[in-house]
Amino acid sequence: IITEHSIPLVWANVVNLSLSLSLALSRSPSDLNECDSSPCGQECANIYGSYQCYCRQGFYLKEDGHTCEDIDECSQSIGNLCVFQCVNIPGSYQCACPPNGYTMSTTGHTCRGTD
Ligand SMILES: [Ca+2]
Repeated sequence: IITEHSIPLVWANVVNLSLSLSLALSRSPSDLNECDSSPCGQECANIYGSYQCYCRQGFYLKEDGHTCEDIDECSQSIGNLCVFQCVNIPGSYQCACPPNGYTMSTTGHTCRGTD
């Protein structure tokens, strides 16, 4: 039974509910950009409620989820692209040729005799 006193009480509750709801909603869009504090070794992507670190080409993300480590291409199959020698460098790798009588081909992977 709705008495004449219960009606304002119900409305007060509705107002209270909508107030707390709008407070919760006003908080959620202001997602904290964790990337502002540079938590990642290289690149950072702010995602809703969190962030994700990622690494530039030639690097991989370590188990800690933050540190980027150089990929040693020479210890992997990609290093086999070098016909003579593979030299690992940060973020990449280079092929090398025997020091005397050879030059690197334009592909950067094979050696050409210069005699
Ligand atoms: Ca490398």
